[in-house]
Amino acid sequence: KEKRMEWWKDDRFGMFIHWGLYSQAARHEWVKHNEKIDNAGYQKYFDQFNPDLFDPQKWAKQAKAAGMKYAVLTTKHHEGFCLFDSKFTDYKAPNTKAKRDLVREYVNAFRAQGLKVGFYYSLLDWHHPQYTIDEIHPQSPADKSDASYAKLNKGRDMAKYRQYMRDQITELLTKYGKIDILWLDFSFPRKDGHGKGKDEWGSVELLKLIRKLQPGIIVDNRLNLEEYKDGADFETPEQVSTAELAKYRGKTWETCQTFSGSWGYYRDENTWKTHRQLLDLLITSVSNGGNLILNVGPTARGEFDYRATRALDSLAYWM
Ligand code: JFZ
Repeated sequence: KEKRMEWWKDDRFGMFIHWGLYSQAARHEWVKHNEKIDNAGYQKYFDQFNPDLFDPQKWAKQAKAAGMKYAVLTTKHHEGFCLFDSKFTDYKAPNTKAKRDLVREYVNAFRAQGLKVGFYYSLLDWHHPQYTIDEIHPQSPADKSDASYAKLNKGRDMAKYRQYMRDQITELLTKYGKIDILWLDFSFPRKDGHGKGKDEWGSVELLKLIRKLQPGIIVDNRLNLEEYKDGADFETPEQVSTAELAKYRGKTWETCQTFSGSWGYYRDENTWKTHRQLLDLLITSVSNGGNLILNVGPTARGEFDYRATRALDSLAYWM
C-alpha cells in the first residue's frame, strides 16, 4: 500500500472530469433525480448527444499547464450512461452520434501528456433495469412503506446488477492498459433498508476483483468498508472548507472540489470560486498533507467553457 501510494502523494494535484448526458441539460449531474425524470423522459439526451468539439488533447494540455498530474473521468455517472464501449449495455457513447469510445480517447490523450489516468465509476445506476429503486432513485415512491418499494422492485434483481458492475469494471481494467486510480461512488446504507451499502454493491468481492486485475491501482473509500482494510487507499472529503482540511492531517486523503456549485456542467451557476480561493484550496490541501482534485464539467459539445478555462489559466499562471 505504501508503495502504490508513492506517486499519488508526490503528485498532489489532479483534475476531475464529470461529463455525461446530464451535461446537455446543463443544470446539475443529478438532474434526473432532482426533476424525477424517467428513462423515457431522459432519452432525448441520449438521442441528441453529439460532442462535436471534444478534443481530449486540449483537455490534457490545459490540465498539465495548470500543474495537475493526474485526472479522473466519469466513465459512468449515476444516470447510467457509459462513455466507453461496453459489451454489457447499449446505453453507451458508441451508440450515440459520438459513434466512438470516448474513454479510450481520454486515456490516450492524457497519457500522451504524461498524466496519470483514473476512472470514476458510479455504483448507483438510475437507468439499469435490474437496479432496485431506493430512497434516492429518481423513481423513489412517495409512499415510503416497504410494501410500496417491494411492488416497484418486482422483477428487479441486484445480483444481476452486481454482475453487470463486475463485468464493466473488468472491461475498464483490462482494455485500457494500466489504470492508476479507480474512484467508486458511493454507499448510502439506511436504517429503513432503502439505501445501499456493502451488501448491495458486493463491495468485498468487487475490491478483490479490482486488486486482482490491477494490483497497483489506487482506490477511494466510498465503498465505506469497515472490514478488508486494504481495500480503500484514501479518504475523500468533499467540498469541505479550507478550515476543515486541517482535521485530516496525518491521514491519506484527497479533497474533491468544484469550480462552481455542481459537478456536471451547470450553465447558469454563478457561484464560481475566485482564483484566490482555488489557490488557497491547493495550498491548504498540500500543506496539510493531502491531495486536491479540482473538477471541470465540460459542456455537452465537449468543451471546457470560458469560466473553467479562465480558472485553469489562472492556476497555470501561478504555477
Ligand atoms: C457524489 C456524487 O453524487 C456527485 O454527483 C459527484 O460525483 C461527487 C464527486 O460524488 O456525491 C457525494 C458522494 C458522497 C458524499 C457526498 C457527495 N459523502 O460521502 O459525503
